Amino acid sequence: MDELMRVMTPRPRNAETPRSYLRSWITANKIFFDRNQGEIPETEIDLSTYRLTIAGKVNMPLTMDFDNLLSMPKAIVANTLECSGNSRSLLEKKASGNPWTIGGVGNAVWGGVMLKDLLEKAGVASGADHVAFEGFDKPLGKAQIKFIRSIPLDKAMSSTLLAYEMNGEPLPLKHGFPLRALALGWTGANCVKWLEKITLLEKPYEGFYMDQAYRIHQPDQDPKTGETVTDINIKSIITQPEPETVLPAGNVTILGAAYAGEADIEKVEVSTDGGESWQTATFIGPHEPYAWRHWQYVWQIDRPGSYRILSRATDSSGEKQPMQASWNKLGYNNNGVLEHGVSVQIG
Ligand SMILES: Nc1nc2c(c(=O)[nH]1)N[C@H]1C(S)=C(S)[C@@H](COP(=O)(O)O)O[C@H]1N2
Ligand SMILES: [Mo]
Repeated sequence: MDELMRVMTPRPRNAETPRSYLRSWITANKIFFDRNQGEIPETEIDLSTYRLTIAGKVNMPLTMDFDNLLSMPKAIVANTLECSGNSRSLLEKKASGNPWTIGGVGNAVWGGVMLKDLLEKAGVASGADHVAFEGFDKPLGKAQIKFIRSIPLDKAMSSTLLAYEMNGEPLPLKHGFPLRALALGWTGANCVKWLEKITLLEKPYEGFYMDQAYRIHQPDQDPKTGETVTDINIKSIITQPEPETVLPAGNVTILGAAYAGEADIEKVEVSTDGGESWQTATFIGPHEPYAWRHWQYVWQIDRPGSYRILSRATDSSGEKQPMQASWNKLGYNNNGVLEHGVSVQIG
């Protein structure tokens, strides 16, 4: 198979979407980024044997087969998914983890069942406060630690989808076939693939992927005391032009995307002089909750030279993308304006 993506590690497979493919509002399934802690199952599970269980602090534990899921009300939701570590390699100070540039993000239209509908079927018991998700992917490495993550009950009840479709197709094997969680607007780590078990708990699940990984912390800090990654932070990226290219003078079309998790992008500004002056970009394409907004700015430039292009997003509550990211040991949530600048040469 032709490799269209930028592969960082083949096993487990971690690969990012090239900048040019981020120019369409929908990211096609075949080039949607891959992030795996364990092994992608070798073959699709037989749907006639697939079961999803809901247990723990519920009034009536449930076991659903795939047809049961299909018979429930279907929800269709656009959602931009981003890995917490996306853009890590653009940080000035090195942080450990996969060296993502900007392609650990994608936007898809997902079809499935709202988790709320399932939890109401099972009945949330008193004391339940967190919801843990477990997939059937096999862990890699000698510690054999399963990728289990929990989210607060509020998020599970308000805006979490269990998706079995991606862009109108059955969920592809590498994206979690047959079912994955999507905590809408939250980073990928909250969106467990190959989902087979949901457990309601009194408190957050305790385990490596909750307590050690996905915590925002400093080198001298116990990871457990750091905040866990949740909502995607406000951010914009430039998808055109390609960095370090030489462009003819005249009209240069600058393209990009902006997203803010649960918040709504209201404005994007562009600077072509490294942040001295700013102009407002024009939005293009769909505007949907939880999904990125695409934008463009036509830059009229006649003077040859070196230029640094920046973009800056603002959400509907007035919150602005920071000029610089706040650094942490694992390089999570890099949304800095300066870190995402693109340098080009005119003429
Ligand atoms: N079961 C399982 N779910 C998982 C993971 C995993 O390793 N195993 N990785 C998570 C992380 S860190 C991210 S960013 C997203 C990536 O989803 P994608 O590969 O469909 O883009 O899946 C999440 N869900
Ligand atoms: Mo991730």
